[in-house]
Amino acid sequence: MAVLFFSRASYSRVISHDFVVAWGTANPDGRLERPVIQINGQWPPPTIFADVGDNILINVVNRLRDQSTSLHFHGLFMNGTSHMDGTSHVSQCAIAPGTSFTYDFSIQQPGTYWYHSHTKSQYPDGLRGPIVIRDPESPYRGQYEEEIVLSVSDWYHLPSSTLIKNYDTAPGMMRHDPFPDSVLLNDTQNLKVLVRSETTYLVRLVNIGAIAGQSFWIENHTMTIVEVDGVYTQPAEARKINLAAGQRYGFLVTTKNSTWSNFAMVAELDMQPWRHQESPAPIVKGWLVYNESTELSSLGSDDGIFTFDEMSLVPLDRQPLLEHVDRSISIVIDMHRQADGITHWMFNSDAYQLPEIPSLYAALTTGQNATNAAVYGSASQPFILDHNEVVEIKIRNKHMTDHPIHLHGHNFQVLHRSAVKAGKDPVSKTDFALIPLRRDTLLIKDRGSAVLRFRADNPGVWLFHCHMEWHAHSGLVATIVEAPLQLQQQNKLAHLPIDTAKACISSPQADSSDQSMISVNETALPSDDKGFSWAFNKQRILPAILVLIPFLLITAGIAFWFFRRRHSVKSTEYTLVPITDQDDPSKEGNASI
Ligand SMILES: [Cu+2]
Repeated sequence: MAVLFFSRASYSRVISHDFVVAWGTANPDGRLERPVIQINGQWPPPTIFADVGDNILINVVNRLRDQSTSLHFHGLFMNGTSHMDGTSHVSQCAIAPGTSFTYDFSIQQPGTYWYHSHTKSQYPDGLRGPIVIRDPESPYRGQYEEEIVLSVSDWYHLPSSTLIKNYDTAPGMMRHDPFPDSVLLNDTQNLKVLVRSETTYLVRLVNIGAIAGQSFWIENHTMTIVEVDGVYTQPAEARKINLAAGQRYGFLVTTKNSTWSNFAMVAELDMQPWRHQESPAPIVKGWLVYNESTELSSLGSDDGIFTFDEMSLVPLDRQPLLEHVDRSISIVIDMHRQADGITHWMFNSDAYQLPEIPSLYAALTTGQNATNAAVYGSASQPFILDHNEVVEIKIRNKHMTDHPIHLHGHNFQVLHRSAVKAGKDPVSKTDFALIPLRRDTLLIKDRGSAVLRFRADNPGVWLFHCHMEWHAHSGLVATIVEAPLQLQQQNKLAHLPIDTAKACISSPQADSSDQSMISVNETALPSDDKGFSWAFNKQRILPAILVLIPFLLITAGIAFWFFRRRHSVKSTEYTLVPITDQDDPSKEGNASI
């Protein structure tokens, strides 16, 4: 349950949640009861609501018993709090079973976001949900009367651990993405949303799926897009929107002036990764219900409805193209068989591997060497950025699968995105949008490319990765180490909370790659922390020490400062001229200053 209270210092709200994460079961498509990861005994997990300027405190208690966990807040920049980004092995040690970790950060961005586990490939088991950041100063305030939050998601009947095992051991040179069993709308099917006639709604739509894109439309209704991935846009009318995994849209819908019918909302799975499969695209439908006593209409056809071209969106703030590129990075999305005998997705020539020491802690504890990519290990695919430089990423997809690419800690300008099969076609400046689309997740098309730019104004360690979870697992991930020296300075002013070190000295079993699922019967048992081993693990001691040393040094520094201050005050007392009656303001007749 959320607890709200007001900070005395700033009068901003603090939104506090306790999230107890544990196994349970659910049957969202009506076809199979399966283990899912619940929050506070509930599935679907709750939507997080906050206002711009609020502080969020989420205490995550891991009662999964067989798996570590973490929470990432997709799209939130985490300015000054890179250590709250929730990426295991990157910005923190994973939260081991039986332990807890408090996420504590402030929000300055309005819009539609989502949270999900960023530990191994855990979130498709259900640990994900929307985040809505309301904006008292929204430019669209007054243009809508109510708000509707909708999530779309693919859904598998097999647990992630089994899907991953099958994915890694499949024969042949090519990887085949597991085909989802169904599509969910608000984690259910046949959703009914009661609406009033002649009313404008702000709909916040987020794709919280594991891998699949979704096309979304509402029968006989037009959507007016006003937000993309947390960026206000100029109003743009659409009949059908495509959302890749991780993407969000905010749009206005005005209901009709009669209640003679109800209308279908439809999400259809994008078959691009399974284009050779003969089975039809799974869909899910829900309803805008104008009149509960009227029958739900049969599903209308989408014939002739064009999918909206996101590249035509113009940010409302009209931020111009970032000029004068300081650093240009070229990335190729590729796939190769590596020494482990497994075919991996990868950026350039190496598949990403999780570092033993979280990359953020490496950046914080290596002094001037933090600007040397070797510090992070080549397998973590590090790219080091200088503070405030303009960074251009040219990304090219060598293969036939579309990939939704997501950058943590930023959104980016999309200067250009090629059509499918554009290959190495040169892109010139004349192709660039002057007021580019800005978002944090972009679909790179089949054998296509894109040019992205952003300013490195957010010191931290951020992942850049494909948001198809099986591809990220396989290695389609890079590490952006942004302004590490400035990051070290930030950390001197506000050191890491002790939770970060505690997480690194927890149970070693937690990160076992063999995440065998517990049975349905076991999930029904009450969680109990007593059975866990609390043994130290060599791999976790080092990061803990690395985090603890600066913490202890700062604590010692503060203690020394207090000692010096006290000592200095004492000696000053002896050198003061004794207060005379004339100087003493407490004496009657003396003016106080
Ligand atoms: Cu991918």
